[in-house]
Amino acid sequence: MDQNPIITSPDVAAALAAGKPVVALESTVIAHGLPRPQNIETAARLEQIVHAEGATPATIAVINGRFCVGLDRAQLDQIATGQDIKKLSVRDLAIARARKWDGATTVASTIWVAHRAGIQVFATGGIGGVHRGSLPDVSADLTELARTPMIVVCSGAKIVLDLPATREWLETNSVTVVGYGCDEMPAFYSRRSELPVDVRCDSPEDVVRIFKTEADLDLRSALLVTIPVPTADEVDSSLLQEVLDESLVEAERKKIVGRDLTPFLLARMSETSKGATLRANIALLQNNVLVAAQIAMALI
Ligand code: PSU
Ligand code: MN
Repeated sequence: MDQNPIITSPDVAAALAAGKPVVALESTVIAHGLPRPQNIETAARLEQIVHAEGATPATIAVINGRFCVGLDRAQLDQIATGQDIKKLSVRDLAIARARKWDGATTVASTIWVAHRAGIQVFATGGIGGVHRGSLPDVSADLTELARTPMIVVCSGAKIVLDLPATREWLETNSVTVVGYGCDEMPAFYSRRSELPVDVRCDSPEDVVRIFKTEADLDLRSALLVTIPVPTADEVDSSLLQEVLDESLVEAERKKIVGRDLTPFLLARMSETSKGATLRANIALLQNNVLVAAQIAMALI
């Protein structure tokens, strides 16, 4: 290929060159995880939160085949409202580049690009993982976490997944799981999963100490920092169980599989819960991004 596939925006490039804190953000949650107009509002709000903490946000997406690190408002709008914005994981990056596609990056492809751009902290809502059901559908988010040295801040894996199986996968593949102010792994819309974390941290400095030690030891996997959804926005557990079961049955009936499954389940639950899961999703995203910015500040 003729040029560097990664295009870093001027402000992100300046921050990185000066050794200032940068937080990477994904774009699939904007394009396919949240409905309009909450998606663009949330995308802009997340960037503001990072700025307010004194760090620089770097939302990542593919535009005309180029891996863009840091988007301007027009690019952000295009990802949120454009036609034919694809959901691109790592397996799609070469195709997207060769075919000059526009697309949103998942956790997997965002951290792939962010690491190569020199960014060390990333935040999202919930990571992908091992899906429920008989087909072994395992998100490439997990594979990429196992081989990318980065602090990944999230509220655990999405509730639609098989959480015990996802937890086991992380353990087998040596991804260290931190509970940020909690002793069990959060479950996305819900604060409880009864699944263990490897260590509890109660401050950004505490997270940074472990991350730097992992780097010293040349351990190459991500440090997964899991934060429960704020209590006021947690979805009531019986409502959650009800809308989750319904969405899984509906996906099975409509034979929805592959990359379409996660967006379908999230949208369906948002409708059937009358927006309760959507409010939780936005609240946890904002909180995770805030903590990620604080961690990025403590890292320098
Ligand atoms: N978290 C959210 N909403 C989302 C996602 C995560 O709150 O839409 C996206 C992420 O981009 C994640 C992807 O990487 O869903 C996982 O999809 P899959 O299970 O197809 O790998
Ligand atoms: Mn999948």
